[in-house]
Amino acid sequence: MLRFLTAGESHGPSLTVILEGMPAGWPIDLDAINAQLARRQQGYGRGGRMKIEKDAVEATSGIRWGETLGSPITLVIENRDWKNWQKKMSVDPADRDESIIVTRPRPGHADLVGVMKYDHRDIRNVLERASARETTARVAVGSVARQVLERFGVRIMGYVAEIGGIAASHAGRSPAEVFEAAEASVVRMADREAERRVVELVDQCKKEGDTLGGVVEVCVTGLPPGLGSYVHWDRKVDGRLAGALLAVQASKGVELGAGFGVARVRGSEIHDEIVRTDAGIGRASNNYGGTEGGMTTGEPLVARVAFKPISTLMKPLRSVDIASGEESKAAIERSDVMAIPAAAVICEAVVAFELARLFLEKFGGDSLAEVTRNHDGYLQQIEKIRAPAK
Ligand code: EPS
Repeated sequence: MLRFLTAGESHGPSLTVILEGMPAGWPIDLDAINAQLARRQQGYGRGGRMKIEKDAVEATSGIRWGETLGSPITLVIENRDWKNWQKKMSVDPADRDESIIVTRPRPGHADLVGVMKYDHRDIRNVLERASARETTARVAVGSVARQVLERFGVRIMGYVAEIGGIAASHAGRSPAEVFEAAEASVVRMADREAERRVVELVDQCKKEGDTLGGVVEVCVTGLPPGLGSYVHWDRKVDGRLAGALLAVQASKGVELGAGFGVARVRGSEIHDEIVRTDAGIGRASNNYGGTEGGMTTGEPLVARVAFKPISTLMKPLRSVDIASGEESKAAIERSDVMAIPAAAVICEAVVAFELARLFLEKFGGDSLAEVTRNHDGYLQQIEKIRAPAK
């Protein structure tokens, strides 16, 4: 089974991820991982931190001469900002400094419940790990997962559907066209007019000390039918994707395909009819976003994720100081106005990992050759149902 752990504080020396369960002999392209990390750093509306960082991985285990060994893979990403935080984030008790503790929790962040739960007095002990900086590690591991899937023709495309209530129009365009157009946009939106309005809105929010949320969409093409399973709740692809996507910092909702829209129409209007195409059995529509019965159908998988606005407001909301008990404004940390363009890249990575995990559960073996045999044999097996003679 593919699994990973991440470790690291936002302003600590580095982020580390250990990935276990990769079959041996898999070519791994570190430049491709770094390219994904660079995509995550982009986007209009980010704060000063992204000017400091230039994220890149160092692989310290599990890869030799460009291929996996089958042993755990360790990836380390340095926090360049660490040099400015060495005393404040030091492990040495001699560096303790009570004058810098953070005591005014930000509504929307993990601050208040975090100090209660872990019995901290300094909110920094919570916010450092709750920070979305951790998603750097998830993008790195997701990029390895992407390299599992890409080998078998799977393509994962993330883009922004809306920001601050301004939605992009994708009318009449394929997911690949939308993706390409979004890649060229500072807000990762495939609609120039929406982009212009969002940039204006971000500028306005920045002036007003406010923040924004949004919706990202991830579309995956080239998946085989039958990843995940209907036989048990914890093997359903929908549940696995939704759980993983809701575990991204600030996400508050996940929809697959038509999502909540399915509840407002009749069966005759929404079920994806099964039709005969030149290639065999196909679908007349894809309202269920590429899953049925907890399994991939082989149609494009479409997931949408809603993110709340960034919690740190430069014009802070009301809060209570946990040291004095007095009402006061929430603390201000350097932060972003919005990070929705980055969220699209993060959701791609999270989807890639969950799908690679399901892929290896289905076709898994100890080596690339074994996985390839299992995969190819399965495709042959389903052909007799998928492409029946007339
Ligand atoms: C974050 C606060 C900001 C963001 C950070 C997430 O960091 P800082 O406090 O250092 O300015 O820039 O995001 C990243 C560092 C990143 O790599 O995405 C937060 O509080 O969640």
